[in-house]
Amino acid sequence: MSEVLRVVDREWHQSQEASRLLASIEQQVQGGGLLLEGNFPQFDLFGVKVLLQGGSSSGKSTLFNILAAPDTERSVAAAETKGMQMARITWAAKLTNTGDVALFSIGVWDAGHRTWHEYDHIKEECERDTAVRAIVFSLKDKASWATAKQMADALPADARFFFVGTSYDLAPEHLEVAVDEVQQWSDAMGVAFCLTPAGQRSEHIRIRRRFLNLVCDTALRSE
Ligand SMILES: Nc1nc2c(ncn2[C@@H]2O[C@H](COP(=O)(O)OP(=O)(O)OP(=O)(O)O)[C@@H](O)[C@H]2O)c(=O)[nH]1
Ligand SMILES: [Mg+2]
Repeated sequence: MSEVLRVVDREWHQSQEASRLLASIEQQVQGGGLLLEGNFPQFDLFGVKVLLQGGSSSGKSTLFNILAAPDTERSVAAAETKGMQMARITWAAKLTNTGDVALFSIGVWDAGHRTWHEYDHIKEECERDTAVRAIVFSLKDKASWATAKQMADALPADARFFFVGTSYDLAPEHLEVAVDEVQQWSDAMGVAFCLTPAGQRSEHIRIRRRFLNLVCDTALRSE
């Protein structure tokens, strides 16, 4: 797992301060309520829209579900996303450059790959005001890694993005993409990546934490 965080303190979430604050945020937003600036006036609040991009069956919706509802048991049967879905997640992170804790209202957007190509209006809606893209590929599918790299190449020079390699829970003989190759490509591009073992339920909380920290880090880092 590459966790090259430049702005976000990756240890902070292990602390009692973090657990207490996240629990108190959760209480405030229970029942679909939104986190408002006035709820926690002592913290800066950043709004970040993150778009999950990637080829068919790369694992976008599986990741989306872990982010939106980490405690929910779900079937792993493949189901193409017909259309799009979005979720709002509130998160907190400690910023290493200032030492301050900041709050984040993160909108996560996920569209089925086929939908993305078939319907321009959905693509436009997903892309509007996107701050960060998470380019998702499956480690068990070489073609999805090729698609991910093409997507990255096609982005404007100032786009903020990182890679997510899914199916990290599978045994090495089932993987078609070498982690070393992803590492080398990411190093050369100066782009972060994370690997998600989504097939392992016990890892879901960690996957969520790493992903959300990477979103905050990518949104705030100065190039
Ligand atoms: N073992 C394992 N399976 C995964 C993982 N991520 C996704 N899958 C499986 O891969 C299949 C496709 O995943 P989806 O999340 O539906 O893929 P998608 O990117 O949303 O696909 P589209 O909606 O068609 O664009 C499903 O059967 C998932 O259960 C993972 O990390 N580990
Ligand atoms: Mg999907």
